[in-house]
Amino acid sequence: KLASKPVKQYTLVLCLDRSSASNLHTQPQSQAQAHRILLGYKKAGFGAHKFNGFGGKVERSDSSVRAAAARELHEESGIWVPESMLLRAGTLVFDFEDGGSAPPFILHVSVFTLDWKPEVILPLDENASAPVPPPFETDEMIPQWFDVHAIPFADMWPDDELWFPAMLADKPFVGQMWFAADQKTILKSIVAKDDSG
Ligand code: 6OG
Repeated sequence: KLASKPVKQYTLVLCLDRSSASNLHTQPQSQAQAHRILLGYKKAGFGAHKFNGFGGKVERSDSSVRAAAARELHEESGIWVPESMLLRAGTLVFDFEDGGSAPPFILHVSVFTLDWKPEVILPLDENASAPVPPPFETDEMIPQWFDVHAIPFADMWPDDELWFPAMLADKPFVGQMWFAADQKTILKSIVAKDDSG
């Protein structure tokens, strides 16, 4: 039986650091593989005590999904960049089995990457007065850089292991995951390339 549930739009932004001494002289940075990724440890709410990218629900007041992604990135990490710097990486759809505290709606998550360059962070007054430059701890997240070979998958949503390889290889992807009500078990998943864009 096909479920009919509302679909809610979400965003997720992963910051990738492609600059490194070894990459620098061999290839343009835009094509270099990321060697570090910025994740945030979520302090409370949905997905609490997990590492994840920065993101959240698209609000009616957001002018676009990309604008929502830029807003959430700023709210959760202090990073404020022109929204045009957010690159569309993929789309994920999460459907939870009924029961428990699992969301009674389908999450449609637009995933973006941001090529991390400290110089592009816009100087907001708010940031200028901050004790440290972004990324910094916010009410929701504690940002932390990880080597791409040491991503803490055991402390992340279990789907991440399925699509991070495509994202880190700059391959557009679409994925759908069906979670059990325990919000831990993936009952079924599909990850595919998306060359349509
Ligand atoms: P707020 O509750 O913070 O938005 N999100 C997921 N991310 C991953 N990697 N896997 C999942 O598997 C996820 N479900 C939701 C979307 C929630 C944030 O968490 C992401 C949003 O960025 C189920 O407003």
